[in-house]
Amino acid sequence: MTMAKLQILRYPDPRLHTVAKPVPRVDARIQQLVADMLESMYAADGVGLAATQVDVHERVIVIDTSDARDDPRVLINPEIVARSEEMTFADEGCLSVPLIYDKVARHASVTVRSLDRHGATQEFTAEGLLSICVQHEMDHLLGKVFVEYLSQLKRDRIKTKMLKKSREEERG
Ligand code: GNR
Ligand code: NI
Repeated sequence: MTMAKLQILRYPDPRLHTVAKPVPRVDARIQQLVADMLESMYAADGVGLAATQVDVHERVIVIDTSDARDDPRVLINPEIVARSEEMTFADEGCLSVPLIYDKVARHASVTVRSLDRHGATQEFTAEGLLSICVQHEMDHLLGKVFVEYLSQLKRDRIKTKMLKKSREEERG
């Protein structure tokens, strides 16, 4: 299978607010999408990527929070089946909002059920960065970017900064 690096949408692109549909079946088309998303996530040095970010509006997520970058997880049609009452408040970043980091409240642990890249059901309980990442990616599938948890003032500043950065990149 040939892998291709996909372009990642940048906030405030309105396509980032699209709600993804469930994957009807895990076939060769989805396996190709997964391979391309993994390639794109590793190339961008991200710990996760949601299909929404590459303008594909289906419920597919890839994650690798390992230090060695050798432990890819694929979550298709993910559902959170349990979440801790305890919350955690940590800095987040996003490949769709480059160079912006800010604190977001998340459940300290979540249990997520999904299909894997072969279409088999998998379930695991995540803590730490993996838990944060699962929640961050599942938000993307609902059309939500982490900056929407910040104040209106911060969000407006981030929007201005991102538009300026895009214009500068266009000029080169
Ligand atoms: O690479 C990423 N790092 C990160 C750090 C803290 C909390 C969440 C993340 S996810 C992000 C990749 C990304 O944008 N996924 O959607
Ligand atoms: Ni993100």
